[in-house]
Amino acid sequence: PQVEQSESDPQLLTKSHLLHLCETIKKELNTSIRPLRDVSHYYFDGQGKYIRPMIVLLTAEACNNHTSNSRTILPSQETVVMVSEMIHTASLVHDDVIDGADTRRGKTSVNKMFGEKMSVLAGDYILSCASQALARLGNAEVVELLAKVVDDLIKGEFMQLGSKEHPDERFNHYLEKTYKKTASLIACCCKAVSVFGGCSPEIQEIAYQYGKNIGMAFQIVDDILDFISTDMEMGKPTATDLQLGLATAPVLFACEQFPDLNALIMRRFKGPNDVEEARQAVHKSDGIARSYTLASQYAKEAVRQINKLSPSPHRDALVKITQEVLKRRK
Ligand code: 2DE
Ligand code: MG
Ligand code: MG
Ligand code: MG
Ligand code: MG
Repeated sequence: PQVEQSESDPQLLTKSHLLHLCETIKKELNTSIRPLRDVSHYYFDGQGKYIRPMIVLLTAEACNNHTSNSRTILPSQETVVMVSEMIHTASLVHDDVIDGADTRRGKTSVNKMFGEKMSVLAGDYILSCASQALARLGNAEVVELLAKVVDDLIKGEFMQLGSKEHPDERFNHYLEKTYKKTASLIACCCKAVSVFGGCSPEIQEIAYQYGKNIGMAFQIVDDILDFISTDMEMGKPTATDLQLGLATAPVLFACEQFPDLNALIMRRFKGPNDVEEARQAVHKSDGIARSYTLASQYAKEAVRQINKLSPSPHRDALVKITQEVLKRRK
């Protein structure tokens, strides 16, 4: 039977749970060391998109519905939902230090507000609290799964620092980096909730593949928005990837049309006019359109995967989120 549209609205289905998420996380981060508490609480202000916890929560419910042993979310799954946002935020705190960002979600970035030293320690602290909460669940498989996510985040961010790949390997390098810095966290958290739901290996794989593919689509769109959105819309600096020396999908596609871009990519846009030249080339090329096509292919695969689960409002909501990820402007 057709599920009512409003019944499968991702925001409506997760609102009551996500409303308490920041408060729950702040409790987890509670410490008598006041400045540490203030810095680590800073990004848990309710202003995020909370796309990761939303996806992980809906995946848990879609999986539980499937196994029919339990229909409501389990405490262990709630912890994974929380941990997904904590690991993500810890990585953003460090990322803002690395990128020297001035703003995030429309406010002064943590590094500009509290300084780099405190921000590095706060990122470490958030990660440590997330690890403790996860370890308390006593499931070694899930602990290892999420430890691997942190490994991926570090290597993904490291890959951006300055490797010089051969032009033929550039696109694969970009895709691998995208998996590590964004898709791995979503994929593994989706898998973790299916593990806690007592799902079969087949269902676990569907959850993983769904998370991986929507994660890839999400980051490719983020890389597109860096070119076409504004600081105001995004609430964080845009047009920064080129300045940071990063060749993302739009530039890599543009380079196929304008091979002169090769030299700029090789020197990581360090020449006096490189950033502007590359930006204009991207807009003249079909780099943005082809990047959207690439993101839609991942989104389509995400939908194909999740539709293998039995029908439920939560499954339909996961399909809707995939479409929203492609359409998002911030
Ligand atoms: C966001 O990328 C960064 C994601 C991964 C960062 C990983 C780090 C390793 P962006 P925006 C720093 C350490 C991980 C820990 C502590 C868990 O494209 O555009 O720069 O939002 O994101 O700045
Ligand atoms: Mg950044
Ligand atoms: Mg970065
Ligand atoms: Mg970005
Ligand atoms: Mg960025």
